Amino acid sequence: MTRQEKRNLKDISKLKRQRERQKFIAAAAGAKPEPPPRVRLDTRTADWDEEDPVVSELRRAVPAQRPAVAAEAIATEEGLVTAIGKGVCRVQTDGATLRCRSLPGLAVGDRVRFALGAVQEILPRRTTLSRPDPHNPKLERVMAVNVDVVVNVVSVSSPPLRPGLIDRYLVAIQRGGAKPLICVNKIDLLQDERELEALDVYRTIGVPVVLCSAATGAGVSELMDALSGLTCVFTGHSGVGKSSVLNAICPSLALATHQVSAANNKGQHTTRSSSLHILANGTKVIDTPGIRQFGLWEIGAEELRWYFNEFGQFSHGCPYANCTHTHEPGCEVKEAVRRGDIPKARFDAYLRILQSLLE
Ligand SMILES: Nc1nc2c(ncn2[C@@H]2O[C@H](COP(=O)(O)OP(=O)(O)O)[C@@H](O)[C@H]2O)c(=O)[nH]1
Ligand SMILES: [Mg+2]
Ligand SMILES: [Zn+2]
Repeated sequence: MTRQEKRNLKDISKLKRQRERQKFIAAAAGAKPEPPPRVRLDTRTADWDEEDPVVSELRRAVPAQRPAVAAEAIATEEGLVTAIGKGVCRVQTDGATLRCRSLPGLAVGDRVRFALGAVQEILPRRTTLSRPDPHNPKLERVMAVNVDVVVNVVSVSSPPLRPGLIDRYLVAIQRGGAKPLICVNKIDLLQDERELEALDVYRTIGVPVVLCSAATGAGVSELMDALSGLTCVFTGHSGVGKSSVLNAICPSLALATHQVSAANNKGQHTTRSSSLHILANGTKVIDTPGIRQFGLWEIGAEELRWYFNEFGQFSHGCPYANCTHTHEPGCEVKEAVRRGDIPKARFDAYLRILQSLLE
């Protein structure tokens, strides 16, 4: 073999090696598995807690994967979502209670279409009750949907009455389309009737106020009558007795309740997830975790005034269509407050919330 031939051979084997390497790289690139599709199972918009026994039970019982079946081949059924956990939910149909994989954004009270152990579609909602997540104000927390009445449970003492919280609830309820009802619990602890005077203003503007005691049973039948046949969500500060009132209405619910902390007079969060229960008379009740603060979801300062219904008839007389009822001369709302046609407490509540939205 000549030197030239040797050199050629060397070049060929070099070329071969290069080709081999390229092939290997191409094959390696081709064989690289596709990154798995991102599965979003974000139900953080609903109120649930991983440690809640209902939620952990739901998780255990759900199939790991959706079966691969063509969408048009799936026969769906309709049901009502009664509890939610991470990626899973409990669905009630006419005859059965099932556990299903959920969809992002699902809330207790949702009507859904489901098939093969998975929710396929959330049906349009009539009403919603939302608030911003206390730890991430950009995230919506949907407390309940499709309710007729939001029962804002308050207690006269232990924990004390907080009218500011009621005012914020009323705004959120108005925005979400349900009707409000104020349930004043623990009236057995009432020392003086005058403690209830702060609630008169709500009766004046047409919000039903029902006094009751889960401990003695006083007023419980009146509350049941007011809610008969409706879908209602019980909300309010922790420890006011939401779960206790629901147990008084229907003892078989046996919802967990908790002591109010002696140290700070605040309730503890015993109820960790929202859950819907259907009572014998057809009334549907939703118990919710207690809250310590109540933010307003997606309500701007400029639209706040529309959620104070009692301003409505007077605001038509304001000289400016976009009157904020604060500094404008000739404002008919402020005039109505001066005359006593709009309760001063309500106007003050408006100014307080407006200020908080502008901060
Ligand atoms: N004195 C009195 N205590 C009550 C009444 N209702 C509830 N409680 C107590 O208040 C505490 C908190 O009740 P709970 O139902 O867990 O409140 P929730 O956090 O709003 O669900 C418990 O210790 C209950 O026993 C009532 O009508 N009167
Ligand atoms: Mg509770
Ligand atoms: Zn005005």
